[in-house]
Amino acid sequence: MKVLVIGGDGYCGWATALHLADNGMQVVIADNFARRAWDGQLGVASLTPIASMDERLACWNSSVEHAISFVHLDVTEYEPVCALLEEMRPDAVVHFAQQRSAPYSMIDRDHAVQTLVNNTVGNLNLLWALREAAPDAHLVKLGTMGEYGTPNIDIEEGFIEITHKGRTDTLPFPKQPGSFYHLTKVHDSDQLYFVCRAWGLRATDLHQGVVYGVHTPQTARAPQLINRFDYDHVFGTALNRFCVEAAVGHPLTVYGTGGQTRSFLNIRDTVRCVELALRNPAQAGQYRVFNQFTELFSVADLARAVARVGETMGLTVKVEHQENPRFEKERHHYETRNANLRALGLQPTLLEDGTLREMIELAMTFKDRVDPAVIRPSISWKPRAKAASILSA
Ligand code: NAD
Ligand code: USQ
Repeated sequence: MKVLVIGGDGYCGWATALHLADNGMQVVIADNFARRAWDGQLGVASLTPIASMDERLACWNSSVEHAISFVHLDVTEYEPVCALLEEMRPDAVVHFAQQRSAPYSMIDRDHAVQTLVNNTVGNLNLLWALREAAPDAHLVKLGTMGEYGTPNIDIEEGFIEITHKGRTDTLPFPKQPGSFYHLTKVHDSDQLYFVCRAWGLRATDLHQGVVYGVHTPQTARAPQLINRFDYDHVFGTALNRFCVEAAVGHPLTVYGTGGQTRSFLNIRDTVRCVELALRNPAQAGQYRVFNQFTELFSVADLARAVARVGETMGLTVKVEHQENPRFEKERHHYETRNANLRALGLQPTLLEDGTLREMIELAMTFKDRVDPAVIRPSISWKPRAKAASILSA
């Protein structure tokens, strides 16, 4: 299978590209290194020292049967996307190439617009290019569980059957995204659903939960292959941040009560889920949604687990509840299905103490690279006056 992995220099994309190549697929990575540039502009960096793409691929291609090639590509530029699809004629395209931080999209108007343009125009270009150059290719697109928000009913996989005034239909599940970033994902999903119906394209929209962990069997093979691991307040996600905070003696930054429940999965399962979607493609004209997560946790539960494991490692770990900079419910119903990937054979990697220990140990190994100044949040979802009081507290 010939697979184009767009956004293959990033956290999920790099690990996925190696996994797919290791499992016999012919992989081409495309990326414009936007993420490395955004890190530079914000003064943040991966905890792990990530090699350049040249170094990454020189290392990978020197030792394996299934070499990966690379194309510098910005998905917001239409002609190059079209040209690449025409030249490559992939069987499938995996689209990771987006600005994926909710806080980044809430910094100010410019960052909200940048996120919207990058994500929405990039997705739209890819759909038009598929129509023109590779209409049979299966698109696997990374969406997010955060598209649904936290409704007071169980969350289904993409669609819900509704009976209204005596008539019944199966309709897209209602969306209540919690940031301008999450809003872009909702628009992408609408675009995908529309083009599958109108043009007969085939697409799988992976509504992924929060990813944690760093190593996959492939990225752990050599230092040049190591994956990125974000801990800063803009790109770092909850559990990864808590492990780094525990390792450096920073209080665990639980926003509000920590009663917010989210869906989570290990990066090792991200790569396997994408493979499962690719090996079981959507039919022509089919738009399907897979909720891609393995477990649900509240933020407070995660902080408690990290504190408990950290203490068994001799660390003193304090959990600090700080005023929540986000607009989100801290007490809510959260029940959601993930039957589709399980039906295709996903065996979940559950969060165990050993995983937390491995993540905290990794953070201790790279402790000297941690900049404590980028841990505390400085971006607020709140109206201007309220935001100022939260951030100065
Ligand atoms: P990341 O920032 O590590 O990687 C994204 C990659 O896309 C980067 O290498 C970046 O340079 C590239 N990119 C961005 N805009 C581009 C453009 N216009 N043209 C070409 N390349 C571009 O992010 P990630 O954590 O790997 O996330 C990948 C995808 O998975 C995103 O779509 C994200 O929304 C989704 N996702 C991530 C998580 C998570 O917890 N990390 C959870 C759910 C969904
Ligand atoms: N949180 C804390 N403390 C922290 C960081 C986060 O309490 O130090 C809380 C947040 O308030 C939120 C929850 O943890 O309630 C999750 O936040 P997060 O930063 O880990 O994740 P989020 O902003 O939702 O975004 C991440 C990825 C995004 C992906 C999303 C999946 O950055 O790309 O789409 O997870 S989901 O959450 O399912 O939408």
